[in-house]
Amino acid sequence: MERTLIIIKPDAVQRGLIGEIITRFERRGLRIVGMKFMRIDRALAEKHYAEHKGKSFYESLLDYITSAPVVVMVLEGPNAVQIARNTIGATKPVEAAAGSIRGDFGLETGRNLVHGSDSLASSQREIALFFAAEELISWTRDVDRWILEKVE
Ligand code: DAT
Ligand code: MG
Repeated sequence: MERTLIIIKPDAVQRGLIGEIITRFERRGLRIVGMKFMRIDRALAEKHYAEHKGKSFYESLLDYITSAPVVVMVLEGPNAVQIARNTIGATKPVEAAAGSIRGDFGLETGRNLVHGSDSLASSQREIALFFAAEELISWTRDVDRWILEKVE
């Protein structure tokens, strides 16, 4: 089992797409183990996007992610990191497949609706930035045996 960090970004929240986006991850079969509605402050945004410091889009990225509330979630499942990335779609909406979140709702890279961790190492770092251990709930769903071959 892997866990991945998802952020429903300010544009998606402002556009009333929280439910739509959560539904897509739920339908995929990923299990929600943590979720909160919050405003990301500058310091947290800098930590989250540290790998992009110095790039041309870094300042506008920080402005965007701190511009309005977000929903932050931890999702769990086999290959959760890559599966969530596929459900989200390519970074640039122009390259995102139709049927993905960015491919269905996005036009511009700077308004691409959702964040998903890009590796297991990133997911562990990002989850620790946003959630305390006790905010993550380990549980099983009654339906899990119809989604997973082996329920843990
Ligand atoms: P992703 O969000 O798909 O993991 P990333 O980690 O490379 O993409 O970049 C983080 C965010 O920064 C991305 O969602 C949008 C923005 N961004 C990335 N590359 C960009 C670019 N070339 N121009 C403008 N914004 C960019
Ligand atoms: Mg990334």
